[in-house]
Amino acid sequence: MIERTFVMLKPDAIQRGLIGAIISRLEARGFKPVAMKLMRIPRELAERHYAEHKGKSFFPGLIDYITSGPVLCMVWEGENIITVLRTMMGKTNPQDAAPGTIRGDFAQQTGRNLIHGSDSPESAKREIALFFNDYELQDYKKTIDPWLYE
Ligand code: IDP
Ligand code: MG
Repeated sequence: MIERTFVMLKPDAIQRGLIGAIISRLEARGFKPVAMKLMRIPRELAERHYAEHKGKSFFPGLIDYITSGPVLCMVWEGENIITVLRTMMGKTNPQDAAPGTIRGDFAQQTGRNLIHGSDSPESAKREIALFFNDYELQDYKKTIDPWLYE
């Protein structure tokens, strides 16, 4: 099934100059960009985005980290992308992330793990709505689509 997912390159990805390296993996896989914006997340929005983690020991550090500099917020589309992107990201702790995954190739610690991706269809819907307006989401065809999908 063709799905959409919310993807965020965290401040460490921007600071380390890894935007291109990470996005090129999604493009090469055949996924389609639907929305992108570079922004500094207001604290209140960060807390809503990560609401499920409120009360956990790492929550204050997580909010400090995610609001510490610009992030690249995106929506990407593709076949079963929610699950496939999580696989491409690798485990939350980069030390457990397999080589070949984004975290497994580029990161070392959980608190600096470069990328966020929605973990379920419900999360994707909620997170896309949190960061984007409808007019910012692009519906379009690519001529290559028949070479990606039979
Ligand atoms: P996920 O990003 O793989 O979905 P979650 O468990 O949802 O992982 O945690 C959200 C984010 O919170 C992680 O990506 C990471 O940035 C941060 N985080 C989670 N656990 C820890 C921790 O133990 N120490 C520091 N940061 C953490
Ligand atoms: Mg999560």
